[in-house]
This record gives sequence, C-alpha cells and structure tokens, in this order.
Amino acid sequence: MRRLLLVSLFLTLPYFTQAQEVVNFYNWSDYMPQAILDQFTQETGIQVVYTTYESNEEMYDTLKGLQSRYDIAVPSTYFVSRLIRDKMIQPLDKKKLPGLRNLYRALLGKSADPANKYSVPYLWGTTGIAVDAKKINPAKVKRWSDLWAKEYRGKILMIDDMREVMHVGLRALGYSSNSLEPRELRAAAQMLGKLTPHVKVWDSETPKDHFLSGEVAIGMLWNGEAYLANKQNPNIQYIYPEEGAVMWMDNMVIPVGAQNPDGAHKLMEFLLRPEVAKALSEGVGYATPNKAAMKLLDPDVRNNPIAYPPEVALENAEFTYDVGDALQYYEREWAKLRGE
Ligand code: N2P
Repeated sequence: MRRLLLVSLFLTLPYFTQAQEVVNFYNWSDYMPQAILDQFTQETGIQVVYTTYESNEEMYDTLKGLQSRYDIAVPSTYFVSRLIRDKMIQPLDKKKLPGLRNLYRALLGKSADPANKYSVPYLWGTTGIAVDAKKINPAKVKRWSDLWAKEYRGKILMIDDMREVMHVGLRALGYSSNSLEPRELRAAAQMLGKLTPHVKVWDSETPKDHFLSGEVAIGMLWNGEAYLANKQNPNIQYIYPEEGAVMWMDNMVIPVGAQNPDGAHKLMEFLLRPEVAKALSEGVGYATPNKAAMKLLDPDVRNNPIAYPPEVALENAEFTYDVGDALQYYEREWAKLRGE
C-alpha cells in the first residue's frame, strides 16, 4: 500500500511542479478581447498575464524601473524611437515572425524603426471629438477650437495624454502637433490653460464610460472607444476636427530583460494571424495594420467611419512623431497645465 502511494506520488509530482509557461503582456486598457488571449493559451499552453497602462509615459516609467517583468509592451510609434534610443527594447527574431508578411508595407518601415528591427504594428487609430447628440448638436461641432465654447463648460472630457492634449492646442492655433518651437508650445499650453478649468473629467483609462454614464457631453476620444460607445448608445458620435485629428499607431515590442522572449514571439506571431487580427480590430474598434485581415473584416466594421477613417477625414490629420530633445518643452508646459 505504502509503495503504491509512493509510486503514484512520484508519477503525479512532475505534473504539479512543472511551472506553466507565462508571457507577461503589458498593454493599454481596453485594447485586447480576453477571448483572444484564451485562444492563445488553449493552443499553446502558455498563460498570458495581462497588465494595463493608461499612457505611453506610464509604460515607459514602468519599464525603466522594472525592466525584466514584461515580455511584450505596446508603445505608440513615437515611443518606439525613445525606447530604442534608451536601449530599453531588444531586436526581434524575424524568423519567428513569418506573419509579418501579412502587414501593409506602408505601415512597416516607419521612421521610428526603419527596418522594423524592434517593433511590430499592432493597431492604428485617431483621436477626435466625441459628442453626445442628445445634449449637443453634433452639426455645431467641427473644430478642436469649438471645445472652448461657453456652453460646453463643465461638460468636457480630456484624454489624459500629454502629446494628444498638446496636439489639440497646437492644431487649434494652426501649428504642427510635432512642433519643436518652445514659443508655439507655450502658446498652445496657454490656450489649453483657458480650457482646463472647464474640464469635468481627465481620463485615459476608460474615457468612453463617462460619455455612456452621461457625466460628460463632449470631448477628446480615441476612435475605438468612440466606436464601442456608439455601438452601445448611437447618440455618442465621433467627429474628425477640421484642424486635423491625431493619428497614431501602436506597436508590439520586447523589453530588454524580458524573461520569456520566445513566448513573446509566439504571442506576436499569433496576433499576426489574419483571423486573430480581424477579431482584435472588431473587438476594440481600431484599425488593423494587417492587410490579410482586412479582407476578412465584417463589412459593418470595415465600412464604419469611426473604426476605419475615410480618407477625407484624415486630410489635416497629423501623425505623432518623436520630438527628441524638444520633449523637455512639452513636459514643462504639461506640468504647468496639469498642475504637477
Ligand atoms: C485604448 C488605447 C488607445 C491607444 N484604450 C492609444 N494609442
């Protein structure tokens, strides 16, 4: 009897002691349907530990402080440049990523990472103005500068994101949102300073929820958030401001010191699959950089102008780039604006 017990213990021990393989995935909030991660775990046995952040700056600070905890992060393009410069991300093993061929060539080789040595496009999108049509006539809202109108005071939401908020001020004044001029940045921040007392909510974690709850009636919003909000409540509408929406792309990278870079590559390759990229885009309402996935998209999403901006909507849109040393001026103005 005793021997039998020992034998069975011996047989079951490896099962208990074998640690499950884990990928630590650090991503924006509201940016990944759980079902996709579940499917990956089901197929590979690799568990995904998913943690979220609310801004590029937060992600950067976390990686800087605790580099080895995450296997994948998803910075915007202008932060990919910074992470490369600061040697905080590692080169990818392209042999493990044959799915790269599914991506649009036009979205590869961006200046931040010319040969995509370090980064794989994940989703791209815009930031525009959301309006609750029950409270504000959307036809009256055409420009970023409309946010300053008296009647919207106390009903405004701003995304808590330095470069995007500066974009609003800079474009409202006719400047580039990648300005390197301290004078222009100061003017933009001064103008924004007249708006901030009337902002009801600053949020970049779940901004759409404040529209859905009726707490705010107008404000900046990421297009995917607007897409999801609009599906729940068609009164929440999305407007591409005449002075130009923000355009951005987010990209998967592997931080230096990642504990499971092999698992990270497996998850990236999984996300490059056309069916998976389709499910991701449809689930969160942002545009896929995956050409092969475009063919599979539900026409309701593909033809939805919030999720997939029509070309005219992007006429004055400006892509956010790394501003190098000028970042200090942005940070200075931002600190004044947000009272830090
Ligand atoms: C949505 C995240 C949007 C990413 N929660 C903006 N770059």
